Amino acid sequence: MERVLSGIQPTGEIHLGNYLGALRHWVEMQDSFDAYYCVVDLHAITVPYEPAKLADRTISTVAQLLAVGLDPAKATLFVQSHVPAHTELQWLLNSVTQYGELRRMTQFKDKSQGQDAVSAGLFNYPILMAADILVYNADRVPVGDDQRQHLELARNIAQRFNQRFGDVFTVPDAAIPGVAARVMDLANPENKMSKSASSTQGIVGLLDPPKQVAKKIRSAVTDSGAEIAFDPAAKPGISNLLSINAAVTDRSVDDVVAEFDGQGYGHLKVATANATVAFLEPIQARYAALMDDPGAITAILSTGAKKASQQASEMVIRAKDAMGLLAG
Ligand code: ATP
Ligand code: LTN
Repeated sequence: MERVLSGIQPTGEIHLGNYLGALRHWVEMQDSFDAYYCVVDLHAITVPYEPAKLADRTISTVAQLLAVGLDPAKATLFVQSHVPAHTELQWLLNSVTQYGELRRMTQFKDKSQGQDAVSAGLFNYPILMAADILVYNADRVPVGDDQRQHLELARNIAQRFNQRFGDVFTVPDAAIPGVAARVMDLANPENKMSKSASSTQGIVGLLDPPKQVAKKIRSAVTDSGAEIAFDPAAKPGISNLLSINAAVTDRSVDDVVAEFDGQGYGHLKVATANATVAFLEPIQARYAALMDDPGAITAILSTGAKKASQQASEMVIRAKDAMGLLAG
């Protein structure tokens, strides 16, 4: 069975972009792959954050993953910092990654821009991500479009390691969806919807109250003109609403365009708002039930970390051996 791995940061409330670009595919893939999914808390500490909130955010993130349909009986769910092999492999991979490669990463450029104190962790972030993937020999990595460049780097690191030290790592393939790989901020459709955006006005959180969800979608910034057409470059606002509508109603974008053809933007907004509220309702109910029993969540994570650690520590031994380090 092929293996799949992916991660999400506990940096805030999960939003529609995360769900449509990544999580919905995590759920689909848990049926046909040997699936490993982690909450990447060590990535979340590379930018300023509130230590007192991180542990709770990690639990809440896991509850949201379960609420959208991840099943611990099918997928191994764990917290990145519970499996030390990730950081151990990262150190080894530091030596096969070039400074110039990291400097070219657009996420680093975006997240460091305008900050006076940029951590070395933010710079090294993509190497830890490569380690997350390679330490399980993952074949496929379901992510949104913004992670394309990081995945390419992980592939280059694996190939370089294999050339220099012998065949140790599987070279992973990105699995980037054809629809909604880049959900845009509703209030600012030039930017991607992001957990750490300065304003939440254009971000639909999975746990937002229904009224707020409807309001955010109804007030989405749309483009000039009046035609309903899917054209992300020329019509980013309308195309974003069409993608969201298609995803939450489980239809193709073409079907949605056909339904709203000839109607005004207002119509599409109201229909998308209603469909999204209906889609989120059962997720929110499951989340509330799961948060009533945080002990059950920590138990799932503890089982997940044990299984993940077994796999991952074997790979670290193989990598160290290939690199010529003295066996302990
Ligand atoms: P942050 O703003 O803190 O960087 P984020 O919202 O980008 O967070 P991540 O935890 O970094 O979220 O990403 C989790 C997954 O969601 C990744 O696979 C990422 O590619 C995907 N993703 C994030 N934002 C979007 C988006 N707007 N559209 C589609 N996929 C997205
Ligand atoms: N960088 C990713 C999160 C992430 C990840 C991973 C995704 C960390 N490790 C391993 C896939 C595989 C992001 O979404 N910002």
